[in-house]
Amino acid sequence: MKPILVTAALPYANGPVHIGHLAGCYIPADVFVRYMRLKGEDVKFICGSDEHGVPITIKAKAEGISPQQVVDKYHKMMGDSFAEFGISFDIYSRTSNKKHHETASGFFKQLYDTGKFTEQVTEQYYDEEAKQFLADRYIEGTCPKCGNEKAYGDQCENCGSSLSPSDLINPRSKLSGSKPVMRETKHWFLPLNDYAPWLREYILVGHKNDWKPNVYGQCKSWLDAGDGLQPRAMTRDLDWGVPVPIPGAEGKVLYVWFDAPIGYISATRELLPDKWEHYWKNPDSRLIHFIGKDNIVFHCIIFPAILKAHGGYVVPENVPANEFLNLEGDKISTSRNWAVWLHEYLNDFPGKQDVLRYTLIATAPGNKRQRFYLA
Ligand code: B3M
Ligand code: ZN
Repeated sequence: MKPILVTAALPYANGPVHIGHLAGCYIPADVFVRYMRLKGEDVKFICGSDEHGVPITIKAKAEGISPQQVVDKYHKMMGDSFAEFGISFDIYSRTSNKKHHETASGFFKQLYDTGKFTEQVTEQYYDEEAKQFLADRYIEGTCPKCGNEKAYGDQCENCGSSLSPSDLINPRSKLSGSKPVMRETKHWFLPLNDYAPWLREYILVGHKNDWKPNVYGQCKSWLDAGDGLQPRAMTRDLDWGVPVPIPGAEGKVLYVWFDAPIGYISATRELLPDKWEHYWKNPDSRLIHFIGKDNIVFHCIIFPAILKAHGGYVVPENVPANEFLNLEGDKISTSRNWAVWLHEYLNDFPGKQDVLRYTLIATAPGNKRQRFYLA
């Protein structure tokens, strides 16, 4: 019997759980895991709170509390909501805990010690008023690919493109609203371009027929893009996150999209201290990531490249990414406070969890085959 690892995207601990989370990721994953358990499969269901990154520090600033207070508040709230709605994780962990810090920094150190990173001093956007470099969601601008005026410095949620701050048109600081200036800083880059041949074989040949069309299509467009894959910085000038475990990196942390997917591994280590390698380092294991469509590049391109660079780990067998659930025609969003929150639903409709589960399953975007990955 092949071990099966099912992960659901680690939600940012910057707000409560909403119906879009359930529809886009957690209910599809839960349906699949329950089906596998009924079939008697050896399946583990892994999730937890994503507690680093700029979404957390922006929320902390907005609420006038520390990032740790933000994640403590929402980690508990989200875990309780998932439990109330029967999302049957085997573990719901968190990336601010010691086990994750150990696992993520150990992963980074192994890549550093084996020469997988390039060390580069580059120009990054800097806010002279806030006296801070502007990583990821600290900078906003117009997406060069689709024209979305609220694209982030590392990705565009509208078209899913992975971006660098210098790609943005009319960039502005989310901290002070000012026009940022360029300033030099050192970071450690993973040369994704070096993994392009392997990624083409792994995805474009290996998963041409079993990955959902929306997922396969996005990966193909990145791998076929004229400028191809680019080296990507795996460290950031931030004070909240996993400290970079090498000399000369004081004041820098791991890029949240380097550390968060490794959260799947650290949570499994927490759940199965003596058996986690039977799932992660067993070539027969089946690794399946349930996500929303804005996380495709991170789960299909960047995380597999990180796993390949490290060596010895299975790579995803499938990444069933779902479309966004809209509310009155607009994408549901925690950061824009546009959602139906689960705790409010339960206040209004106590005991009616299964009604909502059924409704979100029955109305899920995509056709029947696309809707759930039931291999
Ligand atoms: N925290 C979800 C998001 O983009 C992100 C997923 C991490 S899964 C490793 O909101
Ligand atoms: Zn875009």
